[in-house]
Amino acid sequence: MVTQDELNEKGKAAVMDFDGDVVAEIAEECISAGLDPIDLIQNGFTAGINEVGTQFEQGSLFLPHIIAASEAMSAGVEVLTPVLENLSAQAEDKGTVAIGTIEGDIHTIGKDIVATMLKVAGFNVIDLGRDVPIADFVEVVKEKKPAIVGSSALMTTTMVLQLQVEEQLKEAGVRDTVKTMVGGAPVTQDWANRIGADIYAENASDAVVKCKAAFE
Ligand code: B12
Repeated sequence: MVTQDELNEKGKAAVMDFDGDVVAEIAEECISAGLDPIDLIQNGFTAGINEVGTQFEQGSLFLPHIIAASEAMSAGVEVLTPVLENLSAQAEDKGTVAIGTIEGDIHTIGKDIVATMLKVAGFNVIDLGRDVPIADFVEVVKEKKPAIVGSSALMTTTMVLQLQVEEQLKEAGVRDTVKTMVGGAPVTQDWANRIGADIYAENASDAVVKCKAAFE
């Protein structure tokens, strides 16, 4: 019987091989072996895509490789999503979180994982999608009154727009009605402090812990 660590290693390798069919098979294996899908996503698939990202930075891989790796990862996440949704149906209702990838930024994988994990934990998640105009973050706060509004930024060039979310929420007079949350690879606790965001989370599990704490 395969262990979680072995499966995670296989998942990481398959994403690094850009092999969506194998990634999907590993996801199936996770379900049939009764192993943890969240562990596989975080410590298997994500570890693989991060390694591809590092090799891209070093110049040994190129953009088509990143696209292929992210498609391979998505094939696995797709298989696991119904299982995760089942878990979320069993969780008690915890409140509403709106989340989106910020204007100018089309990176969705991390934001999607955070959204899924929040759903699994029982939050009602409004997913605004990617390349979300700042005005839409403000609009959703006014219209849907979530307790938390989160933005994801994967680039240093788009991260700066998280400050505009803070400012435009203030201008619209609704900053005090909501907690703001920021995340994404270049985002840090220091950045959150500098722009006045209420919550910074490093990864999806951390986001769940901090959102739960914010509701207590
Ligand atoms: C996959 C990827 C892509 C894919 C995205 C596919 C998709 N559907 O998302 C594609 C190929 C489309 C892509 C495109 C581009 N990319 Co790209 N991409 C990456 C890569 C390799 C991995 C990102 C990823 O998915 N990681 C895996 C996930 C699980 O991790 P994560 O996103 O960090 O999310 C976790 C945490 O950060 C956190 N989190 C994330 N969001 C949020 C939100 C909240 C609220 C919270 C609390 C937490 C949280 O939780 C998540 C789960 O644990 C990174 C490299 C890297 N090291 O980040 C480059 C990277 C981000 N890309 C980069 C670039 C430059 C680009 C392009 C401009 C390339 C180009 N020349 O066209 C375009 C961007 C176009 C645009 N306008 O956005 C650069 C950014 C550099 C910078 N300026 O900062 C990076 C860093 C690569 C590099 N070193 O050059 N990319």
